[in-house]
Parts: sequence; structure tokens; C-alpha cells
Amino acid sequence: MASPRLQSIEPVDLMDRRTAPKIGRDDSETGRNSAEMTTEDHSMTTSSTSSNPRFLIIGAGMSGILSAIRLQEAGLHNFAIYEKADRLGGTWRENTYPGIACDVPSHLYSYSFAFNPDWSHRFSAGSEIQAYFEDVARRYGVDALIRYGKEITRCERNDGRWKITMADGSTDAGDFVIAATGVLHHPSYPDIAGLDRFAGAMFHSARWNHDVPLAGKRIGVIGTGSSAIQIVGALVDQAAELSLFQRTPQWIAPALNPAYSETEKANFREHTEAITQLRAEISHMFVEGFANHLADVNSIQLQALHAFCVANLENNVKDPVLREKLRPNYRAGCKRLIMSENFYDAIQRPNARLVTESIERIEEAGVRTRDGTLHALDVLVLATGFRVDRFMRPMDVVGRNGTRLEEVWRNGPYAYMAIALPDFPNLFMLNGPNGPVGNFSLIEVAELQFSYILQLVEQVRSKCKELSPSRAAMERFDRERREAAKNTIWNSGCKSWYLDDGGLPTAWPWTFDRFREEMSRPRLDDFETK
Ligand code: N01
Repeated sequence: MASPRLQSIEPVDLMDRRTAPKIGRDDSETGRNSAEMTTEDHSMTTSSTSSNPRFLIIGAGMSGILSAIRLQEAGLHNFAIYEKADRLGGTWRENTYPGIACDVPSHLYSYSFAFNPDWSHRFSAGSEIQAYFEDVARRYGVDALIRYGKEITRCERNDGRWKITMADGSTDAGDFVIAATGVLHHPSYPDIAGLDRFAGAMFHSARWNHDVPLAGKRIGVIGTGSSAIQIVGALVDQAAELSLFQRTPQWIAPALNPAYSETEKANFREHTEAITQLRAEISHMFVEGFANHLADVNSIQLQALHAFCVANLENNVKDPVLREKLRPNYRAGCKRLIMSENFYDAIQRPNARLVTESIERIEEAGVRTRDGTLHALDVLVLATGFRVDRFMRPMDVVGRNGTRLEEVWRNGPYAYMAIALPDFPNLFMLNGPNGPVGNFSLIEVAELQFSYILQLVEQVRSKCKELSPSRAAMERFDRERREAAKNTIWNSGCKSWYLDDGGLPTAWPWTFDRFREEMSRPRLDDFETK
């Protein structure tokens, strides 16, 4: 989906949006930001839901940082940000594997209020993205407010407020919970016999062990998702042998990743409007090239996407046997589309092997496949994805009248408009279940969601004490979502992490335009207030 036009935008205006807005760090009523208080202070904080509501933000990844910035902009300074790790960044802190980059172009994968004219590449590296979040958090005065090493174990509705309890026993209470807990962070380990017998170094792609030397080693990678494809491209040059264990082939879209020149960066710095225009173009390309057509599997756009991927395979894999092994038997876009500029090249190197025999077991010396071959390895990487159904869990979330989230989500997670749940008033999720996750900028998604949440917060402040979607609205939304999901490209004949246990896609099944429209104005009739 990356277009060669991306770098040829003519700047049209002068505007420096890098200057951080003047955001006060003082609490509007107490004269200091509440996040600077001690936990004991919090328990004594008198918070009025209307004039000085207290927000508990869980998670300091992309959407937690966004929440803090947006709350401050709205003059809502009574909040705390809790982060279980010792560093912000969420998925970009946890995923540090070689070759990691975002498959959404960097100028779109940035906050709309904090452009970065200095992105080094069209698809910048994970370390650069992590540095960007750290920089934004610092510039907007959010980093100093984050309470690190605070894992929330329980979040309970009590006497009309939310009380959270942390692993270290400390507590806090607030009027609103913003669950910015992320999606892709609980590694999924494969159920393969003998995993614990391997004598070499073995780790999950999201738990990379940087102490393990890789140069000249025999490296095995299990999986062919976005992580594995990037890892293969990054490691093939230094490995003595690289074996990719493929259970299912993937469609791959060619994604050239040119560096931005110093002239281009200077241009972006001086003419920020060029970034605005570039973002609009990329967003349009994602939305019009995919997102607005995912429910119309026969659309010209999805057919073009498929043809694009077929041509990439045909034109770039020479050996017909290897080419057929790499050819998926499902439609492009059914699984999350992989963008890569170097995978086909990497897998055709003399030291690379694509192993399509299924894995029998892991042994001390390597991987034994069903044909009896032992693939001897020094390092084994499990690029086997994430437990995407966890969301806020393992946190024990208990709503009104003792309703447990674990029980509500017994058959799989869901949420009204991907944001809220009946019986969990004033608790809002960012990038929660049923949201748009397929090849979009999740930053754009989170920004739209937060503007929706702020409108709900204003309702509570002006009209009531709490608000949650009605059961009827939840049921209607879920019924319509399930019906629409059947017609999406994700339901066109493949397995992926987009599917629930029953095989139905869980992601937002309508157009991105509809998502924007829904997020622009909550249907207030769908909410119950108290
Ligand atoms: O994980 P995945 P991922 N035996 O779930 C295979 C985002 N992301 O970490 O297809 C053998 O996609 C499994 O095989 P199959 C992005 O949203 C983005 O790569 O189920 N194989 C599959 O090939 C992405 O979609 C970026 O048959 C086993 C692989 O493991 C999401 O994260 C980069 C197996 C898992 O693929 C997840 O990507 C990285 C087994 N027992 C991640 N179990 C970018 O922005 C699983 N597999 C570029």
C-alpha cells in the first residue's frame, strides 16, 4: 500500500506544530497535578464527578500517553497514569526484535498534534518509534506523571467510584477508568511437544534476548506473521543458516522503505503543512485501498490488492517450487497483510530455508519435522503471535453489582463501539475489543476513540454521575457486528488472530468512514445514566 508518491508532496504552508502547547501541569483546584501526589494523598482526594473528576489511566503506551495529553488539554488535570513496567511505550517497549518497524508509514503513525519531521524512513524502526513516544511524553509533561512498576491487579466499582488495587498493595480511587492496556502484549507460546528440551537459546519474538549472539549461528524462526517476516529479513545476513518454519504462507505487499533525505526533513520542519497533506494521502490510501472495502470482498480495491500481492510473488520469487510453497490459498487481506521490502529476497538467499513440513516436536538439538528431518539449531525464535483476547486481563475487573469482566467475556471479549460495557459505568477502553485493527494507524483509531470518550465524560460532568451503554444497545451492536463480520474479507477462508474461538472476525466489520462517523458523536440514546 506504500505509494511512490508519498515523498513527492510539495509543502504549501508554514506552520510549526512541533512546539508543545502550553499545557498546565497544575491541578485546577489544588494547585498541583494530582499525579504528583502520593498514593495516600489519592485516597483522601475529594473528587467531584462534575467539577474535578478523577481519572485512572491504566497503561503508559501510545494510548495512555494520548489520554493524559488530551485530558490536560481539556483542563482535566486530576488523573494518574499507572504503568506495570519501568518504561513507557507499550508494544514498542516490549517488541525489540531485529528488524522491528511499524507497517503503517511513520508520518501517519504519529499523533495528529505532535508531528515528527525527523522520521528517518517511510516505515521507521521500532527504536525510533519508542524514542518518539518518550519524546512526546516528555514534551507534553506526561512522563513525570507516570507511576512505573505499578501493575493493577484489581479494578472494582464500589460506592459509585472505581477503586484500583496494585500488585504492591497500594490503592487509588477515581470517577473514570481509561483502560489503555493494549492488545498485542501477552505472548502466545506454541503448543509444540518438547519446547522445554531445546538446548540452545529460545525466546518469543516479543521477549527478545539481546544477550544471545546471532552472528554465524543456525537460527530457526517459527511463524510467518509480521514479526517473523521482519526478523527473517534482518537476520539472514548474519546467520550461518536461517530456517523459517511456515505453517501457513502469507501474502506480502511490497513496501519500499526509502530513507528521508536531510532536505526532505528540513522541508517537513519548515513546512509542517506538508506533513498534514502527506498524512491525509496515506490515510486516504489505507481507507480507500482497504478499510472501506473490507466488507465487499469482490470490490475492485480488494481484487487489486490481491493482484498486487500475486505480482509481488510472481515477479520476485524465481524458483517455481519455492514460489508455490510461498503462495497462500486464501485472499490477500484475509490475514493481516504483511508489508515487506526484503522478505522474498531474504528467503531466497543460499543460507535460508523455508521449511513447510509440519513440526513434530522440539528436541535438544533443534526442530524435528514430520518427515523425520532434524533441523539442527543454535537459536530458536518463537514468532508465534499474541493472546489477543486478553485486553485488560489478567486484571480482575469487577463492575456494578459485582459483575466480573472475566464472566462477561467468558465466550470472548466484546464492547459497545469497542469502548464501553454495560455494568461497567465510566470505564472506557482504547483499542479495545471489536475496534478497527486491520492495517490502520492505531494512533488515529485511539485519537478518534478518545474524542468520543471525552464527549461521554462531558455528559457525566454536566448531567449525571455515571454512564454506561444499555444492555439493549450492547446486544444490538453485537448482533449487527456479528452479522457484518460474516461478510468481511477476514471471513473469506483463512485463520488469523482476527477470529474468535468460533471463527468469526472480531474487528470492526464496517468501513473506516463509519467508524469516524460513530466516533464523532456518541448515540446518547444508547447509554443509561444514573
Ligand atoms: O503474530 P501472528 P505476529 N506451529 O499471530 C504461527 C502486529 N505486528 O507477532 O498462520 C507453527 O500474525 C502462525 O501460523 P498460522 C500486527 O498487527 C505488526 O507476527 O496460524 N506455527 C503465524 O504464522 C500483526 O498482525 C508489525 O498457521 C505457529 C505466526 O505463528 C500482529 O502484531 C510487526 C504455531 C503468528 O503470527 C501479530 O504479528 C509485528 C505453531 N504451534 C507485529 N502457533 C508491524 O507493524 C503459531 N504459529 C510490521
